[in-house]
Amino acid sequence: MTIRIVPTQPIAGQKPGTSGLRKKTPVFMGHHYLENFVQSIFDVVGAAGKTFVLGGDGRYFNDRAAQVILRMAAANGAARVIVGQGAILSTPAASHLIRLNRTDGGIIMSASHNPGGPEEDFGVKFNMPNGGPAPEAVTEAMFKRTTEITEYRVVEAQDVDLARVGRTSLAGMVVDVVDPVADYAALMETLFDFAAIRAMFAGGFRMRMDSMCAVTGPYAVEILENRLGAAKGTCVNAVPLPDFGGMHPDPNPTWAKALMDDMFGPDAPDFGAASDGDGDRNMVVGRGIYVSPSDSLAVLAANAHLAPGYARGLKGVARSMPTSAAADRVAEALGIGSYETPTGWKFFGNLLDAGRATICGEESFGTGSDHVREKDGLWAVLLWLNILAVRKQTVAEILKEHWAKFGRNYYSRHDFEAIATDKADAMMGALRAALPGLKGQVVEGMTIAGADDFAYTDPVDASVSTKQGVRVMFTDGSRFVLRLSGTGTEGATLRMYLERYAPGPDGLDLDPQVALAPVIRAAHGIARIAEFTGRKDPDVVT
Ligand code: VG1
Ligand code: CO
Repeated sequence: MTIRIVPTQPIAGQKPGTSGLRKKTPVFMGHHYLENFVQSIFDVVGAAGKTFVLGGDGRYFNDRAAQVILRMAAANGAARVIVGQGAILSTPAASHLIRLNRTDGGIIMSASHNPGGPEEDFGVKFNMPNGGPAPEAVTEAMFKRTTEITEYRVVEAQDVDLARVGRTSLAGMVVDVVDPVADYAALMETLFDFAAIRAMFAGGFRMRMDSMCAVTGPYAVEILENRLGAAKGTCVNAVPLPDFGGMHPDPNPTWAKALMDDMFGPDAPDFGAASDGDGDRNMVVGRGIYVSPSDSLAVLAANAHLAPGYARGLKGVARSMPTSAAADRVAEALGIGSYETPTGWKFFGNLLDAGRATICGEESFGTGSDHVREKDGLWAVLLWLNILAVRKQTVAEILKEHWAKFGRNYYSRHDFEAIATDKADAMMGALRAALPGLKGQVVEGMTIAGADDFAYTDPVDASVSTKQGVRVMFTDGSRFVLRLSGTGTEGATLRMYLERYAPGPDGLDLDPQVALAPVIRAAHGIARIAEFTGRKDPDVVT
């Protein structure tokens, strides 16, 4: 078989963001675009003699990209690639396969919660041998490589048959096509009390799991319906489609509205959940009650010991900086460590590897643990089910008891999408410049205790990440955070994170938007969002 060495030139803008490189699909399908980036990955991590995992969320171009990546892996001398059948793997399942098979890392094809299709988004990210997203130093090296690249390697060969499980070879490289679900489902059985959850379903417990026509469908059907005995039809939108059936696979109350309507309707099931494009995010909803991701993290941390995999307790809890402090209160009560990291799962890797944290979470519907090195949507759903099965209470009862014990961190995120990049940058620039003068000012009746641009020093390897979000803290414990998204593919998305603490026992039952109203007004006033961007109202509220 011939290896072709194809001359190429650097393509601008191949800089990975919060989670890999994401672009419009036509951009990714453009001449040399995918090839340049993949070659840059192999140039940085080295491919000769190595074993990688490969899979994606099934979005448009997933199947073609997989064939290209396989041919390039072979041309770069890789010994073996483990591929999910049909080139499908959820992000957490890919993370697990990387670890289980002690491979040298993996390539995941996904733009996660971004819509998919010929005119929507595509993405590629590299995960390390620990199963987690490449840290900043590595993604920076890959980006640098894309700016210098002069050639890439690819073998001339027919497509590999990825439809059938089994071993084949490609130009001397072993290709193992594996069932995408089996190993992941087996891992879940080691962590959770499947018998207890099965008994709960047998007792009439009803659930609706909305996979949003994205990757978790086959996983959810196998685990919830086949293994746990949930009624047929519990899993909806369970067939992964290249365009996600036109859905926006971002599990939040706006994009998973059908699920929300169901859960707040007259015949609502006991429990509802949704997951995102690549299966690492989750939204959980009780009958008539929405669980904010920050609260979900705190409740999971407080109750994880009820599941067999966590019966010996947690080593620590980590959350991203914009995530509410609800989990910190649980960590304090448990007497374990708590950590505050920048946005993006890659920052949890060291804490998990070092055994400092067991459970991690982000306000953006991401929760996970040290069972893999990614956030894991179905894992969170199963932990909730395990807790519900043991406590035999409703989601509403569990939340109420949690708030009564710890107080409530009212929380919301407002997103302003597709702002012109220069306007968003100007706004953030002005805000950063204003930070030193904010302390002591009184806004909306609240005194500013401090304001900064979050910087993080990794406690394990001492690497430093700066400019991770502007935060303004008030003396009453309220705060707001502003940062620009690193996953979008169009203009800038401004994220405004809002938090206010109510110790209780009174005032625990407010609508979060009402409870947060002064903080929202203060954020708009201080950041002058309308003045810079022309936007008054957010596009998405979670
Ligand atoms: C967003 C979220 C962040 C998450 C990231 C990847 O990033 O805010 O918490 O880790 O998406 O999630 P940003 O930079 O747009 O705010 V996923 O499920 O899209 O891989
Ligand atoms: Co995702």
